[in-house]
Amino acid sequence: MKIILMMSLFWLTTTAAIAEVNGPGDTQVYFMHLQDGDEVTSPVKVVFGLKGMGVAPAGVDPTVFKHVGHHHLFINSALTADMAGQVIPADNNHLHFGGGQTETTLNLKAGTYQLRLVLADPYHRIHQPIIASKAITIYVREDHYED
Ligand SMILES: [Cu+2]
Repeated sequence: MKIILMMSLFWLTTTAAIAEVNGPGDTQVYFMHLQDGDEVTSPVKVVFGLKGMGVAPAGVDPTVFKHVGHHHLFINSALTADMAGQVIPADNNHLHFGGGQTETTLNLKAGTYQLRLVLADPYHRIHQPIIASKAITIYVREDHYED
């Protein structure tokens, strides 16, 4: 429990400087149902909201499909200003939804998680300026009803 608390403090401090980054105009990416501080049970359904741009699969020609991107979910992973233009790694902390998906279901063990949505271009590069949601912290409880 102590470790979880220390980790969440670490994420809070490292991401405070970039709490909310929005793209040009009204472009916004956001969690549709989850809110900061929510207590949930696994599996956790996460629905991605996007305003001001379109969703397109990874790999489409960006000269043909303009103002599009695909969603990425950062889990316990910092987003810093110098990541603009960089390719998002693909690992357990950086989930890509290159098929153009707008929702997912996470199987999470009980604990504290920081989640953030980040849009990236068809080549998985973070937009400049960065288009990302606020980071939210969710608390996954044990689901005792399944025991
Ligand atoms: Cu990607």
